[in-house]
Amino acid sequence: MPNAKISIIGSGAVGLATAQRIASKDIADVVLVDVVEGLPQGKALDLLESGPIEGFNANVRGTNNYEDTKNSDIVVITAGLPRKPGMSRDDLVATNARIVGEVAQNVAKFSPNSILIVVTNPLDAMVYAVAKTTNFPKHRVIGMAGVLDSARFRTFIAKELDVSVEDVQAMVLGGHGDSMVPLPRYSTVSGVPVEELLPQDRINALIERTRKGGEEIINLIKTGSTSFAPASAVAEMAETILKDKKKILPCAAYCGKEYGVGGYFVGVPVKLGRNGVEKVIELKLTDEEMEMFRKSVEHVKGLVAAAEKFL
Ligand code: TXD
Repeated sequence: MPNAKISIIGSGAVGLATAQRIASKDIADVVLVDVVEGLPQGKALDLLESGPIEGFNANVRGTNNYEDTKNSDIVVITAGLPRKPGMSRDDLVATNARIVGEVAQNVAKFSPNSILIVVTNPLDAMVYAVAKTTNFPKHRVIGMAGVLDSARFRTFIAKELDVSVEDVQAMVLGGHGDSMVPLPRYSTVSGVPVEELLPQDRINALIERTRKGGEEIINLIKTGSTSFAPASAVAEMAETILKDKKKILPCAAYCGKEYGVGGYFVGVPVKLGRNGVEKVIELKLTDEEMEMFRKSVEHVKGLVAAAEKFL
């Protein structure tokens, strides 16, 4: 059987790191795309040449032509501008909505049956933009944010308790931004709720750090954005889909009646498999958690309205 094919649109920091994760784990052959001539071709060749040392056989190629993405199983969209220090994710809406709209049209033309993983910020609005432009069934359009936000929360919990990150599970819902909703009630260390292991003020501090996780890194780097952890998150989603693992992961997924969202893409736990989003898992939320979730959804609605003008 031929390898699965994953195209990555945008060969910048996140696109390249994602290509590396996917190739080095032999998850699929990779096609890197960018508007900049030579960039994806050169980076792809460089990555391909690491194969003999790393021990992967996946093919990696770069292109400026969407025809080369034809019949991709998964397309990852990272094209667009990243934040600079002092910018919020929302400041990117106009520029990135135009870019993502154009990218989505090209992707849909050559891979009409693909599953799309959107990464570009402001995430929840860009997922909506891609779904609207492609008109793909909603279960085949998914945003990456929750896996990353949860990984940050998991990292901070593990460091605080000095335990293995592998034992820590965490759940983060809502939009990908300051209004995200980390759920300590559903976050555990080997099955033990963190609320039994840490005092509330420490949990609150870790939640705040998770909310500002991207900003913390951007302020340190100054001239770039985050890439390693986002790439790992995309690779986990892609592998889960291609291997039909049916993992429960927090992703930006379409919610109609679910959680009373009413037709937007927001971060919720979903069952991911070969068909994309196979089920949205509805957690029981307390009144307070529901209120935070609703506020986050309101914020997403505002961003979607802003993005619509550019589609
Ligand atoms: O959790 C998440 N979802 C995120 C999102 C985590 C990290 C980064 N996140 C967002 O991903 C970030 O805010 C940006 O909106 C995107 C991409 O971030 P990255 O750091 O990779 O940006 P770069 O390094 O500037 O790369 C963007 C590339 C660059 O090579 C451009 O030439 C290319 O996108 N680009 C395009 N490619 C194809 N087609 C078009 N139209 C295009 N426009 C720009």
